[in-house]
Amino acid sequence: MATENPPRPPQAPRAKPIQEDDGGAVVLERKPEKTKPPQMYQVVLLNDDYTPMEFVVAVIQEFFNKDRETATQIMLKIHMEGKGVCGVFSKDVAATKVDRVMEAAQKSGHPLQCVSEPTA
Ligand code: TYC
Repeated sequence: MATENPPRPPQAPRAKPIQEDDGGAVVLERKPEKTKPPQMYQVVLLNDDYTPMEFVVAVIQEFFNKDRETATQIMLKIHMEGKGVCGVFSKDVAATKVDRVMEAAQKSGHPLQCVSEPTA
């Protein structure tokens, strides 16, 4: 009975051999590392029953640089659907936006909640 070799597991590609240049210097070749784009974060406002619509529109305009019409659309989406994305930022910028919005809400005595979450 013929014995067949079992299938071989896939092999890791071999490193390129060391090359010497004319001057005898050793040159190691390395594949360029692939850098992933940084994780981004969306800043989300949550609906509640007490924060005035006008305050939410003003917050979206001031902290997310939206015009009044866009800010109103975002506010209405939050009001209808429970939450809405106001912008997407690097981790630090998103955290600062959350802090600023929460600060403004507390100062005005509104229960508005703002959170950041990683984008997919
Ligand atoms: N639901 C609020 C109201 O009816 C309005 C509101 C919208 C509150 C968006 C929070 O993130 C919010 N006054």
